[in-house]
Amino acid sequence: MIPQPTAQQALPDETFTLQPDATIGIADSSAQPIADRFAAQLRRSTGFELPVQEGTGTITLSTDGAESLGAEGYELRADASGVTVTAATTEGLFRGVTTLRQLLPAKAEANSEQEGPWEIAGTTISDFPRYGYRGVMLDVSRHFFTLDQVKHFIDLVSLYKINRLHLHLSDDQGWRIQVDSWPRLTEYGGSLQVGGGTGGYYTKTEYAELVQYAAEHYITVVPEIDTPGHTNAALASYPELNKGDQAPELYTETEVGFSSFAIDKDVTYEFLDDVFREVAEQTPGELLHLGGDEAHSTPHSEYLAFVPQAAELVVKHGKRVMGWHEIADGSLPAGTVVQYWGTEDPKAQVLAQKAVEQGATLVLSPANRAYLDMKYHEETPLGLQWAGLVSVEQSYSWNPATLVPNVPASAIDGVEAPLWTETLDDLEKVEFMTFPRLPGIAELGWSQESALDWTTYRDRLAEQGPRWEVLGVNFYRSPEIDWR
Ligand code: TNX
Repeated sequence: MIPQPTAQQALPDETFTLQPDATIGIADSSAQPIADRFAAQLRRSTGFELPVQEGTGTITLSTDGAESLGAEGYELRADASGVTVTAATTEGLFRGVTTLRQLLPAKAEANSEQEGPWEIAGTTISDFPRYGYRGVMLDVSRHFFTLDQVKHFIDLVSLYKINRLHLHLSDDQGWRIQVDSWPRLTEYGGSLQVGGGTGGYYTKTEYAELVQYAAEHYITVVPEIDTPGHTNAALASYPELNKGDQAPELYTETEVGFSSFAIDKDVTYEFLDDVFREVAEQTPGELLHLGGDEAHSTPHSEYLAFVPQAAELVVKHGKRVMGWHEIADGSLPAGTVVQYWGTEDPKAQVLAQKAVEQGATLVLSPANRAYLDMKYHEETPLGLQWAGLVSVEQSYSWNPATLVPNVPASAIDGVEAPLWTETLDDLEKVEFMTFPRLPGIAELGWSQESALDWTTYRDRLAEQGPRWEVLGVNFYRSPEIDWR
């Protein structure tokens, strides 16, 4: 199982077997959507009827208990008489059901009827996460991914208890979210992507559907509007946002660090006020990410003047600021979350420390560990290697609590695995870079420190292979793992 639960005990003489007459019981109606989705999948693979009913069932899902395990915690028991999953919230119940899915045979994930038996070895589990933020980022700017593609990505990552989806919605190569007050952002700024092909964007209706779909998987979307660099798509759409009022061409290559908003123009802040307002209106989560990375074309003094003004606009629209670690060089509003993407570079570490000294918290995305776009090895046909090669072992073998020296454990909100898509133009390529590394980052975010061990993780990861085969996931069969 991945992530490894906090506490699990085998019940050696007990086996649960799902029979054709099984039922799914819900203790109250709040569990209905979770039960319905779970039952729908099991009906496809088992061919059983699996009615969802109030009260107890062969499998009972309850939101009445396990209070001591927190909002995402749950208890699970499987024995010869049935299965119960109990949590204090629907969120905890959902996490418990992802565990139950992993306890069932891999073919339970199939979309056509399979042969049983549908057995689970007797077990009791008591589980809760180490960190509250366990994210994955998808860059939909360099290459655009449709609503259906993002939904499929959500399906896959939610199986590993990921609870944040950071969407990198704007960059030099494309603007991907509708903004009514600045329509050329998408009409023009969203028209292309890396390589010069047709881009795309989410309409407000589509974006709302995406946020809703994520929420049904207990994933909160963290939207990112990158500023003041990584802004060529916006600059190309509106000349007035440029120093000198001259709009550049659209950009479809992969250099970074060449674009910047005009820091000393009022229109820049009027623009950001509108954009952050409209994006915040579509964001049920607390965080709005303003980027702040690699602003190599913004003079540093101007950068330091810009960040607090942009941050204030995020706060004005009711959101907490999230930003890449460069933003910590200036002063940050209360409640800021700083995303650390450094490696062992002392300059980046100093910025992380500066963030914490100001009261900010950290989400850890060390590029040489957590970046899903880094090549696995020299011959990996996709991805980049500026942060080194990131094997499955390399991506798993680090401790979030001690990654950045001189930062207290209490300042760490969690981890995130970013997937930049300069070299990835379809979902198969996205899957190839994401799996099998993402489950390891998810485990670092969820499982207790004492459970983290590469040799046992390797064996558990091998068991995910058959599951991905059933799900049709194009995962990288790394030779580091003895796949089943
Ligand atoms: C750096 S790391 C970037 C992105 C690139 C990525 C490629 C960071 C915050 N910015 O603009 O896509 O490297 O790995």
